[in-house]
Amino acid sequence: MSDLVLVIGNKAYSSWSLRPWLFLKHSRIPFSEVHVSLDGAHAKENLQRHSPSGKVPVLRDGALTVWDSFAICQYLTEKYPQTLGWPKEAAARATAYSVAAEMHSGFLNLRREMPMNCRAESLHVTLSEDARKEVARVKQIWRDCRTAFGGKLGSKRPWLFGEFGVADAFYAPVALRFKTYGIELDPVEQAYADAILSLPEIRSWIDAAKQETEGSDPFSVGVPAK
Ligand SMILES: N[C@@H](CCC(=O)N[C@@H](CS)C(=O)NCC(=O)O)C(=O)O
Repeated sequence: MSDLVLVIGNKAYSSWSLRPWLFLKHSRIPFSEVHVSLDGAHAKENLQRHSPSGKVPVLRDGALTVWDSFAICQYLTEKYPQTLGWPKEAAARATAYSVAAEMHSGFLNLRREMPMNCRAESLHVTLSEDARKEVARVKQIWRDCRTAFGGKLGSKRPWLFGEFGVADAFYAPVALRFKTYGIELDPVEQAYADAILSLPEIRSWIDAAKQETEGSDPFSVGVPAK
């Protein structure tokens, strides 16, 4: 039995939890899950018990605790080099670091105005100018990476850099948000989003999110699109 334990938040809402969870599942690395609800009177206290930062995700590997989605994925790529979490080729790898880091540190408007909600479908929000620029930037990243690296001649793989990697795990919650909020995509962007959305691991995350009973009304943000 693996010593790895991933502490995650509500599957409906916790986009940061989804990233290392997806990377672990897709890489077939055995681990167990501990769920901490992000809602309720004792949420903060429970989070603090599991996490030095008071936030999820957190990975426990025996006595070691690793927190923050980026650090967890980096730790996993080092511990399990067979996962090919980062591309082998230096320029592709540098670009993969850049786009994953850009997601990790940016897109605050997009994240605030289009929160991940795996239980909701067809929501409509009126995005601010800043959020619209961030949506356009995500789409540009997907197109650029697919053109320059992922979709190179001969590659049948749908991912940003060839093999599924950390960068794909970092953009997976955005593909879910684009679907939930009905963001229009061009064919290249849509093909990438569809590849993410049809992963069996993503289907199983969404199914589990729909079974969760705790949390707010799924339509508390945005309104169902007509
Ligand atoms: N930079 C962190 C962000 C983690 C984060 O904000 N997690 C949210 C859940 S998606 C959380 O724990 N929120 C609880 C809180 O802030 O009290 C990461 O990449 O893991």
